[in-house]
Amino acid sequence: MKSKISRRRMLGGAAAAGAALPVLGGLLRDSDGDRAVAAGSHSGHGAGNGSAPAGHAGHEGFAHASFAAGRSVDHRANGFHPTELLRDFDYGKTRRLASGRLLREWEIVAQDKEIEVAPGVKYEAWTYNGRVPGPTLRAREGDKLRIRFVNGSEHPHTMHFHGIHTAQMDGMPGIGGGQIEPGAAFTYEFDAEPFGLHLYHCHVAPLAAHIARGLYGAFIVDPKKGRPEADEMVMVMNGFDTNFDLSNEVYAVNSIGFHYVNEPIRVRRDELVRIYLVNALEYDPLNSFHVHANFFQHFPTGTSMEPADFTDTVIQGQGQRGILEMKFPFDGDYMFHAHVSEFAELGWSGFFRVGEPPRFAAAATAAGYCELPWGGGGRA
Ligand SMILES: [Cu+2]
Repeated sequence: MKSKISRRRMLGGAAAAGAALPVLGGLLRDSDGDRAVAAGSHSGHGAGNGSAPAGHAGHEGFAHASFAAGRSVDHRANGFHPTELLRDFDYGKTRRLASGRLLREWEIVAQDKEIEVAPGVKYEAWTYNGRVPGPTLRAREGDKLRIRFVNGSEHPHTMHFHGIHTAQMDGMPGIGGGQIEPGAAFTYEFDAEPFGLHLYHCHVAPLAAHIARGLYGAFIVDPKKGRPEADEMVMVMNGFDTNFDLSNEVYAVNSIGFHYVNEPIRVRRDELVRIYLVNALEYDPLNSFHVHANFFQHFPTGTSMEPADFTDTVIQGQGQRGILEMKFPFDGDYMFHAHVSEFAELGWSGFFRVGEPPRFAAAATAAGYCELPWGGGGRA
């Protein structure tokens, strides 16, 4: 989806109403006089447009209306589904070495692939194993890890892991295996340490561009003793610069804008929920996670078994991550979103659904924001 008007310029009010707008332009608030209005005006709030309810007119032609009409992205064409990806941990193929240590092996293939990040918004992604984020690689402290990386992309890439390892295995151009050319392969080998929540990503220049295209994933090293039993899930906060102007037009957790609004994450009341939260966002220095009506224990980088904080909002810089643990004491739909409001309105919003609350609570609640694309909701 290309546009000459950047999101930043729109937010700065440089774009005039009625100008050619990015498809998500309809999401922008007009309550602030400094901000551009996507099309028409919310003050109009007159006749309905057939798909959105009355009171939400003026958004025809925008992705907004698509959401309202109940459209979602084509998960099958994407080859991954954010609801499944959430609890999908890849432990690799394992075998016990003569030394008694466990060896975990993976094969990761870089592939260029178009993905749909919001209804009708396509993005020419570069992926690990055809998905964004790449597979969540998971090991236990002290395991021996072997990752065979095959570059099936048309561009050179690497796999740079966070963790402790030799320079040769660091996935840096010019060192060890260096950058892996299209059609070439390289095997990274190192030990799983330290325990905690890490990530891996491509480290070929221009770095921001290679990462922003989708070449990143979570890398979990469990402590030897493990962690308490919990409903575990991975949230990789990311964004997409769909017009390649070095700022993002779509924000999300696990790639698909508003996915967890359309399909709230189901959790059980009073059960421990553990979120592995990774910030893979480029072009914006800070991202954040906020949960409504609840608090969580926060373990920065997951490298200590003692929480550092009991809070409801955590801020992460680029590449930062943390483990969040919480229980939901009451049934209901509870929003979670970036507390960078601009990101929340461009896709980085979702809901936890605890128990069996009234059927369309998430969409109905969200519809309270007339600017948001699920205004027509009612399908969650
Ligand atoms: Cu790359």
